[in-house]
Amino acid sequence: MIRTVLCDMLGIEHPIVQGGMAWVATAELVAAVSEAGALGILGGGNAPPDYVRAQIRETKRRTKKPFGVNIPLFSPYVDDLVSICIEEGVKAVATGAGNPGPYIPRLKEAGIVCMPVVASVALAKRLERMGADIIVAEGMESGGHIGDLSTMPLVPQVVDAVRVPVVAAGGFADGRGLVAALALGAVGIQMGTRFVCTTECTVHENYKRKIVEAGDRATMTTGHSLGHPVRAIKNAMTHEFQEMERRGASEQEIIEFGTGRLRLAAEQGDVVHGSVMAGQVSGMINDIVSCRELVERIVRQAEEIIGALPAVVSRG
Ligand code: TUI
Repeated sequence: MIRTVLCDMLGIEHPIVQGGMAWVATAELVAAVSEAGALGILGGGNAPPDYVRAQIRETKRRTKKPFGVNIPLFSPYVDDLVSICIEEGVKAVATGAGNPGPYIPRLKEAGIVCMPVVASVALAKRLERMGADIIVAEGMESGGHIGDLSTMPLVPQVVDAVRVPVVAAGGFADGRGLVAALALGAVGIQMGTRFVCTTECTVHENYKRKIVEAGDRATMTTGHSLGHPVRAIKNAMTHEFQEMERRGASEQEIIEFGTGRLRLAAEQGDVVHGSVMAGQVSGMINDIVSCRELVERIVRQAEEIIGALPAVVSRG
């Protein structure tokens, strides 16, 4: 058993959170993660409010355990999604890709655990002041939209800057990572890419296969020219995107090119023209297992490592 304050705050058994990935983290995955004793988080993406409400209800039908909803701040429906999370009584709301400060009071009043994802110390401090309960510090090893710091320097700096518990994200896929995160002062880990490669994840099989087949250098980032870098597995789409940025294509042209690409890969399985967002851990993911097996495996490995550490450090 590895229990931290995160388990008490979220009502979960293991200090593991599943990243709320748009078009990927659907009710089936979220319920399976929560049933496994971790925290499942629905990916709100830019989906319409009715769809998100239906996903919340489907998750509730599948599990009585706590789960969360991720609201990306670029969604045109942020206000409605906040209302829906309150009406439906979800346990936690995670946010990404922006500053959720203005929404925190409403969520807190409703008793929802606020766990914004940040990529910098400055935003972590600001959100702690605004009432965030947990800070998720996400390094640029992650898939999807990223900041510019790596997990190793980001997490301890955020831990030192805030008093609220910190969850480490970006670069985690196994028990070694969980132990490392705890050593950095985090109270748990968030994993996205690793949970994509589970039997319960409803993403297209091509997407999962692309991750399983990926090597250590399989991902790249695009979108720097827009100020919104995104990490995805290299393919014809990412190379064309890079080429457009190199030749200085207009912002509008690039946005038009990129729109809808994640959904294309996740739902249609077009892993050539779609955006297969995934983290650098893709190279260490070699199988597709159930969420329960995955969570148990990670916890077991972390326990073994912690148990073996005294012997490791006493050799001399
Ligand atoms: O949000 C994420 N990752 C995401 S969102 C996403 S959906 C998407 N779909 C199509 C194209 C692009 C994205 C895919 N992946 N992670 C959390 C995260 N938040 N990472 C970095 C940040 C972040 C960055 C800047 C948070 C706050 C921030 O602050 C800016 C500000 O307003 O202060």
